Amino acid sequence: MSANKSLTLYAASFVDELSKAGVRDAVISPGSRSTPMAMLMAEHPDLNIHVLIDERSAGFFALGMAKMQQRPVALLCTSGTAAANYYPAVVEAFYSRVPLLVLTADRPHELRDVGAPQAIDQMHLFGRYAKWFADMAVPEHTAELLHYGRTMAARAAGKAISSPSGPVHLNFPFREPLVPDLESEDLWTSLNSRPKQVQVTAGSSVIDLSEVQRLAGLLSEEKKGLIICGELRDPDFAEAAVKLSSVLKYPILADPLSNLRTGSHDQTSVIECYDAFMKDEYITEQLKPEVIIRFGAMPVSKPLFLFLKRTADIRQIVVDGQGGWREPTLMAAEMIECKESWLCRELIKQVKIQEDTDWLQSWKKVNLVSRELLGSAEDKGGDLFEGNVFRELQHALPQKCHVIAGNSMPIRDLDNYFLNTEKNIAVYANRGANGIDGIVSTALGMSTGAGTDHPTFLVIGDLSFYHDMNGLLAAKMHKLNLTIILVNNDGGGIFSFLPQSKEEKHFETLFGTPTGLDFKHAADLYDASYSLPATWEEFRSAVSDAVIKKGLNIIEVRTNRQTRVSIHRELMNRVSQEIREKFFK
Ligand code: TPP
Repeated sequence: MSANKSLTLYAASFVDELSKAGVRDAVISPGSRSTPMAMLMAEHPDLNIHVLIDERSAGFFALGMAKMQQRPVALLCTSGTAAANYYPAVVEAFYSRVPLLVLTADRPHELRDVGAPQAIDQMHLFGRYAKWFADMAVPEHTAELLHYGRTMAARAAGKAISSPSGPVHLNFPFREPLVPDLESEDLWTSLNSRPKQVQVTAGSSVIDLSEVQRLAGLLSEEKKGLIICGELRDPDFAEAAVKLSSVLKYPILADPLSNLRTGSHDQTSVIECYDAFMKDEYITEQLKPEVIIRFGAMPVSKPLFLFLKRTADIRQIVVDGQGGWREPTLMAAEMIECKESWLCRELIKQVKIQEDTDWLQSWKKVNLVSRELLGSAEDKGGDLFEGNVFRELQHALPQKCHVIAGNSMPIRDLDNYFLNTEKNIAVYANRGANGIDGIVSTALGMSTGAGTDHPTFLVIGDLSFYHDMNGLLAAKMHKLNLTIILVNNDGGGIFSFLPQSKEEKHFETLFGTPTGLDFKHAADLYDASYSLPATWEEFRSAVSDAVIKKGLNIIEVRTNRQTRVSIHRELMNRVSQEIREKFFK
């Protein structure tokens, strides 16, 4: 048997078992050492390949795909620094629990650490950010090694989705010749007729019913409770959480990434404006609960976080279906590993149904006042106010769509200004490590799975957009549909909210960092349609046009990072003044 027949069968077995394990997509960057895997992925009848040149963008593109599909996506590159460029996406995938299969090609062992070209130490390249690492065997054509290749594929895919989901890294040493033998007649027929080698079944955590009973007893005794929901991707959760709230009469504080603020479920007890009114400690004190049950990641809101941190006398129960420890307040009294929707449903069966209480009504009234004020923010000094981007966008969005918020101010503006709606809008962000990198690529990766009846929108700041402009190539090369709302305040607007902004001598150079770039040229370079609305009316019409237009649309909204701080702060002050006046005088 020739060397490349062995290579072909080994790589083909691996790729075939990946597909049988449920992997549908592979994101591939060009390179020589990865040739066998790339060609066999391209040949496989059930795998879609997406070729992207820049590995940093490719990593985030795969992350976006895997996040949307909630299944592992394969990522393939050659040896050397190509693999190192995956690092930020792997870190994000680790913290945001996204299943990624990172496959790096490598030199065989005899060419490692001897000055061979494009050879770096790829062992455990991603450190503890890879849930599992294996340095694969060099290909050989023996039955045992073919079984090994298949087993490793199934194991890697299973490992990536097992709790907590995340990235795994397999490193493949390949010897030359690297070109596989695609002419081999029996290759795909024999593979296709073959059943999958290993069925890997991921588990789901539940707790003992006696524990549910104990919790139900505890919650039934407290009239003043809160349900807090952070980012969570369980399709059954929204219904289960609102039902639990309706029996306990506890308000739900819903982070925008919890996806409780959007959709057809009952939203009457969903409180979305807490970030605004909890900035006022006096108001928060009046609304202080006795018990909190928290699901999902820690919400974005800083006032909420600070409140949870300073209130040791509230019993905080944190539920995480994937058994993590997402509890930075250090105040939790209980950490429970249990599938969130399951726990809600079991609790509903066991808790005492509460009468309608003043407690829930107070929260709703305070929220309503805030909602009205936040929805009425005005522009000032001839500039469009950044906070209004989400308000206007929300009105202009179609009934079904996906919205991705960039980090820095977009995610915070989403939290403040994206109010409850019955529209079916799925909301996403990269909140694992909160980087401003890779966001364009993440959104483009997500757009591939969105379907034509669910357009995808990304709201992103100018520095974050600049950071991943290379990512735009995916839209051009693969004819993807994405509308980018580019909020251009010429620099890092977030820093104007921080104490550093008072240090005028250094502020613009070190933090503001205006680039003065004219992004229309980027739109031209990547064949995007481009508009620069001067009013909200023009903005709304640009968004409506984008809903029907195919391809990449960039809608640039020029804003002013100096005035936005004062408009935002004045608005928050008005929220707290009005609530104090109306309810707590
Ligand atoms: N580098 C990475 C990869 N991630 C980060 N979070 C940072 C640096 C620090 N950082 C946080 S926000 C920010 C920077 C540099 C500025 C972002 O500016 P922009 O995207 O324009 O959004 P804006 O603040 O104007 O909303």
